Amino acid sequence: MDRRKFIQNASLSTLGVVATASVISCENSTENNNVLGSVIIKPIVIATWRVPNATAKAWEVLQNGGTSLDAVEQGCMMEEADVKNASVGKGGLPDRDGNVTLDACIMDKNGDYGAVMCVQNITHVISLARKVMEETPHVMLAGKGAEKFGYQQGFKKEKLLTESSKKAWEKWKETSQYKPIINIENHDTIGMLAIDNNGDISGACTTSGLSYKMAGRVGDSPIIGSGLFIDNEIGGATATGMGEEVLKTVGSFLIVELMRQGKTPQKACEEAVRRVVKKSGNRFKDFQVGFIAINKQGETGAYCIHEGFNYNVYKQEENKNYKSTYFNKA
Ligand code: SD4
Repeated sequence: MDRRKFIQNASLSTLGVVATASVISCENSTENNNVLGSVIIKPIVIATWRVPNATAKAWEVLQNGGTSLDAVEQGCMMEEADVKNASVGKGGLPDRDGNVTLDACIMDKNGDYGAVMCVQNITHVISLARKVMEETPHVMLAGKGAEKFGYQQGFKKEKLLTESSKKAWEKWKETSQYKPIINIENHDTIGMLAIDNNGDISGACTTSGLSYKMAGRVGDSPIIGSGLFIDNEIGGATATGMGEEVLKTVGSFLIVELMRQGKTPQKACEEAVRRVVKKSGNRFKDFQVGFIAINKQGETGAYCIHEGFNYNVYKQEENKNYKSTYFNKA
């Protein structure tokens, strides 16, 4: 088994994380999801893809007594600020006109929700989504209106297109072929779910969407029930991959409802992926969709269509990356 293990105390301490926990990569392992008897696992953080710095940040917030809402916001901000992450925040790949447009949403323990979509020039759209939730009578703001609201709230105007994203876009323009590649162009949207010390669940999702999308395209990530859904009585779920397909099944809501009916997070994610696959006919071979979920007891689950999706879980002092199980064994 090619199981790599590495301690990243150095990078954790540069993040100001007071933790002796090791960041462990479990390339070929899947998670042992046993809830310890009837003990509820909390706090806990789970996030799509390999985002150890983001889950470490969220964990730090929770360890300091922060709420799950603060944890998921601050965790997601790590990826938004990371210019090496080409599908979130600054450094995100642009649409086909060369503009980076961001989508994000956040949902809290009360079922309150805020979202922004197609926003330019603001890095921390997850925080902007939270402002929509907390400071406006609305739940969604789009485009110029969202941007204007951001400046009114003190957000900085920033250039989001980095030199390397610009170069990638210029290369893409040579053929201008729009064909999202499984696990590559769809990679790194961060969806994060957390349970805090009070046992309350919140979630967040932030992305630059699919690279070279049409101008104005919005995916699943900022849409309640599709990219994210939280019900503090039951659990939460979030999605990554081809947003158009997640939207058609309202995947995150579906998972939470399946958990309400008694399914584990793992079984609920599997059912939602099967639903996406079934609806797509044969097209599922060409796109990736992955879900992660958590229930009130702190049990987690993950499932995707094609091999290659992974996710981070921070619980019981350990920050680990796991390989998701997948549908397409062909
Ligand atoms: C979207 N679901 O905009 C997002 C893309 C994504 O990793 O998840 N990328 O459709």
